[in-house]
Amino acid sequence: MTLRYYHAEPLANSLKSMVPLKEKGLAYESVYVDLHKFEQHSDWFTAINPEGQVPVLDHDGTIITHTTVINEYLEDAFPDAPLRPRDAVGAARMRYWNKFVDEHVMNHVSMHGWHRMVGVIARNIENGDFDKLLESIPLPDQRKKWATARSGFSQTDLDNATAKIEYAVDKVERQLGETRWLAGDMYTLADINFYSHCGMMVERMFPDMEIAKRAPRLCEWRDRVTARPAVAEALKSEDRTAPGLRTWSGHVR
Ligand SMILES: N[C@@H](CCC(=O)N[C@@H](CS)C(=O)NCC(=O)O)C(=O)O
Repeated sequence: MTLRYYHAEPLANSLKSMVPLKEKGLAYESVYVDLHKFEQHSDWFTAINPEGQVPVLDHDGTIITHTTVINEYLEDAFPDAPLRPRDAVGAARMRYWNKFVDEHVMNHVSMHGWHRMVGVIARNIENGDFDKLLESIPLPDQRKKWATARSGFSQTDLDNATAKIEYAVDKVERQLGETRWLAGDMYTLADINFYSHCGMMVERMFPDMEIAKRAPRLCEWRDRVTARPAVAEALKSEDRTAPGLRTWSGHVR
């Protein structure tokens, strides 16, 4: 049995599926895809994932993409050290939170990240090279996102994203007043999802939100997730993050 995991730095989507691999103690071959060199759009990589995005799991030659799908796949294929409740209600609660993070959190945090970091990279690319870069991006939405990052996201869009993140922070804070973990009394893929996309970096990315005051339970939960050996290992391993990116993400060293 071989597992190969194609990923970038351990944050956001790349972290989200790396943590379950480590929580389950699965041996895998790590293949770093350098987003700063646009390797995700290169021929060798789009031959593996035609959508040109990381991460990707290769299990004995079967390619699985999209983090929520990868994580449920790992759960089904390797049920030991479960990260999904075995009862139907618990699994539904976990999926409710995964859906919320995937649809209402991830893209909003990502927009702020792209605005601060990718925008700078995109503006440093010469016009002709940038057009070539756009042509090499397989997903139309990603192509638009790169173009917008270069010209700059509008303040209205950024404010809207901030409001969505504040909503999510308050929602998580309320939930943690009722249950120890997002989906109940068990640490699940939902915790890993919110942590990877928002929880681990929200305080550093948005100092104006005064997260420590506004969401103390979220901070305590974040520290509990960070302290898990699998998470700590994922955060410090395979880290080729440029110092600038580390600052942007609030990346834990
Ligand atoms: N829905 C996908 C999203 C994957 C995604 O957005 N990956 C980002 C990295 S966090 C990426 O590959 N970005 C580079 C690009 O799109 O050019 C998933 O859950 O895996």
